[in-house]
Amino acid sequence: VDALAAQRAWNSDKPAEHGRKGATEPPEGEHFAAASAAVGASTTSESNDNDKLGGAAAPGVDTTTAPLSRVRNDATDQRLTTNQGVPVGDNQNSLKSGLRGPTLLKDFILREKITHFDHERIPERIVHARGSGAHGYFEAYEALTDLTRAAPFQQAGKVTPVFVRFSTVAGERGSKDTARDVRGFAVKFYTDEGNWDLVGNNIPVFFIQDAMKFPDLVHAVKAEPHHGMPQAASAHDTFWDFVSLMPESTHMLTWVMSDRGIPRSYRMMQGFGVHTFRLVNAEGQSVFCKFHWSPKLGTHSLVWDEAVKISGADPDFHRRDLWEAIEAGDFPEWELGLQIFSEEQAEAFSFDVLDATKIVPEELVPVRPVGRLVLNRNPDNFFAETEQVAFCTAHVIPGIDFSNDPLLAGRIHSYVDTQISRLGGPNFHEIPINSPIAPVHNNQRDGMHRQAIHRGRVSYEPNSLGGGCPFQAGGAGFVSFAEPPQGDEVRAKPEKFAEHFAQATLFYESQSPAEQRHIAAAFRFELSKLTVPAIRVRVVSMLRNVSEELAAQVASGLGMPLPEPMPRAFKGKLTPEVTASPTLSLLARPGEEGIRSRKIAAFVHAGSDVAALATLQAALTGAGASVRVVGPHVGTLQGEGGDIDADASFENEPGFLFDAIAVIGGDQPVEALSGDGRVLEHLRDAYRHGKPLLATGMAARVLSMAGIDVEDDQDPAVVIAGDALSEEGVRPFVEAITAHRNFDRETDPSLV
Ligand code: HDD
Repeated sequence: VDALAAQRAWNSDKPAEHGRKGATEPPEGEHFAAASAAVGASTTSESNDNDKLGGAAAPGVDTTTAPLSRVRNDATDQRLTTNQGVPVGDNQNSLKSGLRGPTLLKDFILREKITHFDHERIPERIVHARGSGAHGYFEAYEALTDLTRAAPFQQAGKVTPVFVRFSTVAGERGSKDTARDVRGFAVKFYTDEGNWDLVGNNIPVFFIQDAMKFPDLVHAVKAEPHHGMPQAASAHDTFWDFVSLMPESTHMLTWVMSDRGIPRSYRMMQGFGVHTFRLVNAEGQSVFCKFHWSPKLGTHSLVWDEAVKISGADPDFHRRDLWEAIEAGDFPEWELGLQIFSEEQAEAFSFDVLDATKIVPEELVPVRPVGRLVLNRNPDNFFAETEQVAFCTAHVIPGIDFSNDPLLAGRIHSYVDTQISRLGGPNFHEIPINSPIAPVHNNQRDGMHRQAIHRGRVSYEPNSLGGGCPFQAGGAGFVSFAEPPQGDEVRAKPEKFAEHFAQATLFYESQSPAEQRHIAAAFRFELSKLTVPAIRVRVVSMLRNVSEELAAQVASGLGMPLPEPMPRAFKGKLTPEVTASPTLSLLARPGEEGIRSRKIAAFVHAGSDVAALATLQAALTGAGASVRVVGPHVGTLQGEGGDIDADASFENEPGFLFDAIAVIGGDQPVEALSGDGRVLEHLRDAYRHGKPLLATGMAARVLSMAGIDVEDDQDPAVVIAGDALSEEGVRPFVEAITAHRNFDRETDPSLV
């Protein structure tokens, strides 16, 4: 609790930034001491003599805020000006020749305003256009100097500022958050040895093995080019046509069709660096490494029907969730884990570690926790920060290096390249959110939108006129790992790349029964949207190589006979080291935080018991959840025992936006609730989506009227509390919310 309080205080300059005065100084919390020590040592540069970044942060100052402070613009108490700083007297009327006469060309104020407006938009990202970001920090648990010289891992407690952006892949910038899709998980570490971007996803594998196929994949999954549909959805012919002709995508497809494709929250999903990377220590020794982010809140997902409904009621569901959690001081946290293995170990594996369609099972190489990521500050401006942030897999620092993964090779080129058109030139590294904290000195010059004013006459090296500066850092600089040459130049793939199904089988078989049902249902849904039946046949033939059970379920769901299995490209024999990996199930990570930051609706109507509502609110908020009082309208309702203030209504916050619903009854039969069709519909939705329900007083009847079996002792997530709700009475509800969902009540199709 103390640590949390300290972090909240750390964020407390936020109101001041928005013009509200009187923010308190952050206290010296336990975390602070480590942070400021690291800052003093190196995190913010003292040698940054041109003050480009606002100078070194004072001890205890948020290092992620300080570098941006120079460019922050606060209009409090300021007069309106043009971009040239000329005060504007009238912002209502253009300059006219006579009251009813033509507007004059010389009205430079009007022209500047309109011209700037005309150019406000920039191209959206070619993929991952829809996203949300936040500032925070990474804190190392221990020094990893034996493994790597990478700056963030050099001391226990070392703090490195980060900016993180989460995203969907296929949809456009304004598309819905809850589409079935991969989620991007991109982390920019502002280290004292330069920026390191770990540009990952919430799924540890990828569709394709070679960057040569990336444009094809993206053309196939994006809206079809003739009519621009569908938006943010893979359920269409071109996507399934492509992937069914690319059996290497099978493994990734089982992940995307799983519940991982529809996370409950960005805060409740894992992240992965996907590729095998290298760590290199000060002696130049290297090990292979896979990066894993694990959320402290556990891994939780939506169900499909819920995701579809949410996308209508709140297309910003994940963006809002992240923003509100951080504003409320519920800072999301992930643990960074590393899988470390040697080249010799890798050679013995039954799969190729350079193949991005394969995982290294945790049972084969354990994940070692090495630090934590905390997101504790929302951006001030979405465009300046979240939209303009430029992640590039090429951004590595001394101690981190690439493997020869051919997918990664293409990425190393693509990200820098795409920013040049998206952000308008080669100087995108000078945009404040992209600007390193480490000082930047080189002989690159000019280009569109150059900010730095380079002094002196020297922009070449070697030079004597500039005293030889900036000088090469030699061994202290980035040294590429000396990888021996691999052989002839060929356009081909290593042998084990041809095995496409073993890990898809591992994934499917490691899921809980409910997760397996959801995978089959997702394939059924997506394939049912196709207009070309032959593509369905090809996908199901592919699935026969994953699991006969899965293939049979999908085929029967599509009313088609089972086709022959797809011929396998790999004819040899590879014996997988691991045949069951329980950690691949979302249930393996329930989280450590109970119901913290969960959203719960208390349904009320005239006549609802005020005391029961108060008990419920106290118990749930005491455990860190938030409660919205949802009624037939916002504002005052006459409850039993006093007034109730509803802050949401059945129409503006439908029940499916919540993790659980409590229906607050009273002494009297609750006709007002059971007679409201929306209430019954929201309760049915919640039940169908596996969510916990609680009914107090006479409200059990409302559940019955919605078709919910209130007598069912087998369902711990339907809690019927007595007339007088006690804290004890709320406990089973809290336990059910902690468990997230009760999928045992699920039937396909739903009976409720
Ligand atoms: Fe990519 C964006 C993740 C393969 C080319 N990618 C992008 C983002 C993420 C990923 C998270 C959004 C970053 C942000 O928030 O701004 N991409 C991945 C992962 C991959 C992957 C985990 C496979 C392991 N990507 C991949 C390949 C290529 C690209 C093979 C090209 C050869 N990706 C891009 C891009 C984007 C991008 C076109 C679009 C916008 C951007 O880079 O900044 O360059």
